Amino acid sequence: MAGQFVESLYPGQAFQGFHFDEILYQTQTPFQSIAIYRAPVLGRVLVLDGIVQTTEADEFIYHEMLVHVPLMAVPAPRKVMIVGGGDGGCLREALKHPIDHVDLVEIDIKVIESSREHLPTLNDNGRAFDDPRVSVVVEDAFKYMKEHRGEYDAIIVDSTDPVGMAEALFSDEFYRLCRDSLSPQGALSAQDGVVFFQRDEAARSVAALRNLGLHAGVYLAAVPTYYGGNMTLGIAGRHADVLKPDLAKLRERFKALTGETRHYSPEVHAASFVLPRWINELVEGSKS
Ligand code: AG3
Repeated sequence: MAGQFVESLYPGQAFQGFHFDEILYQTQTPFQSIAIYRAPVLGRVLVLDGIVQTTEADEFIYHEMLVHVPLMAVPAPRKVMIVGGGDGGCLREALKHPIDHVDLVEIDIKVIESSREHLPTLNDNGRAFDDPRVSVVVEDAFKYMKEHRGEYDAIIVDSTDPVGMAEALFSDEFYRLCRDSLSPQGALSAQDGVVFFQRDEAARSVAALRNLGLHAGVYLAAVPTYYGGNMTLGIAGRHADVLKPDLAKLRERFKALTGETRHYSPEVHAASFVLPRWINELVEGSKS
């Protein structure tokens, strides 16, 4: 049945929305409500607790930038963890790298099951979940990381916004667990919200990561369905190099990728670290 979906995420803003032709899936799990719509412009749209998470039309921008930037910032990544990411979009991108292993730690099995069935373009018709290099762990990442000490070359935090359950994934304690699970050269990435409307999210997460002794900063990606301009993606590591993209190295490493990218390129990677002055001021507390 056709209808109209409206989201209300940013305080003070009325809504954003889209028309849909059909609701393909709808359920309530112990963790959240899940809905998948079919919309004329956006294609299939995944909505969790009333907030748009990803759409077939523009998911590649978000997933490529969240995954390739940390993985390309590390010399020879072998082991990767994805926190959340049950739709498989980050997994599909990570598997383009010559890595040995990915742990996908998602709390809600229904996100994985419904995405496998209704969002096949995100997970390569389920093949991303079934790849022999992948372990799908259905557990709270916070709990999992407390109990399993790992050493990861990249930790990719593909979370919902910091309201409700996902708030824990923005806490000092969670970032400490991530730090302790990073290899010496490793890099962490995390979505830090749309900076114009979610003004202090990036600053808070960068400050928390720096308090833990990590080099931390943000880079930018404009994802149309997270409306309001640039999204800030956080990046951190023990090594300052993760924040300083070296174009020659990136071009060399890029050759090792299998499959195509539609948004990411070494040049886009380097450019995404250039911050407009107002964003730099919000994140760093000073003008560049
Ligand atoms: N997680 C990012 C949700 C962003 C929500 N919207 C916003 N901040 N305007 C997406 C998960 C996709 N794998």
